[in-house]
Amino acid sequence: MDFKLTASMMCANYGHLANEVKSLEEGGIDSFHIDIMDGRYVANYAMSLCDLQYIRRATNLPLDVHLMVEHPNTHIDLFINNLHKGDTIYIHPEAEYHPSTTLQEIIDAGMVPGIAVNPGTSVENVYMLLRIAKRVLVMSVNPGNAGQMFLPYVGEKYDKLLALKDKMGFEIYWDGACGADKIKEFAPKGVDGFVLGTTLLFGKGRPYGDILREIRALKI
Ligand code: S6P
Ligand code: MG
Repeated sequence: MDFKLTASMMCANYGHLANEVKSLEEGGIDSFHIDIMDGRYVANYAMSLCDLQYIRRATNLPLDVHLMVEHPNTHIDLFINNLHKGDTIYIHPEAEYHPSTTLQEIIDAGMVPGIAVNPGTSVENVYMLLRIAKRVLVMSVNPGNAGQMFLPYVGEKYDKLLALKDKMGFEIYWDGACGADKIKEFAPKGVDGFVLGTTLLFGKGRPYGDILREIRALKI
């Protein structure tokens, strides 16, 4: 079963950021998930452009940038200019007047266009954007913080998106409260990737490589 694992770097130890990136890379992580917040779209700040720039220089693995900011189009060049072709940028459609314009700019820059879908946002609400986006980040917690409880009503949304993904040509990523039970249930259904935070990867006092190996060895 092929699925991707990406590390939520807002959960990393910033006292040792260089080691964190290296240990995750050596441990077999597939990409780095970068949560950027503006204190307005969500009531938190998390990571900033400096963190993104540092991690972009520290690794050659892909970066998945999750923009939890109002009107991302206003600042999209800041992100595009600091990323590599093939990196992913997710925007929240509710945060933008014209999300299709912003997604097109991401495509034109050679990056993967993504949308992040909040727990309270329906598939119907973002249906047309599914024709443009290549990745859909399904929020299983409300955006803004790590370490929250899984919201069970989101399960139905995964099923709806799974039924559309091949026809409409997008991948599905899980973001929020991702435990081994969720990977076991949803990887076989076709969820392509999982964002790992405090639930499964960070703050466990165990080598990242051991945890990542255990996840990839799950019987699914
Ligand atoms: C939340 C953010 C996420 C979290 C991640 C944390 O706004 O988009 O990427 O950082 O989900 O994982 P966990 O396991 O602590 O919920
Ligand atoms: Mg995120």
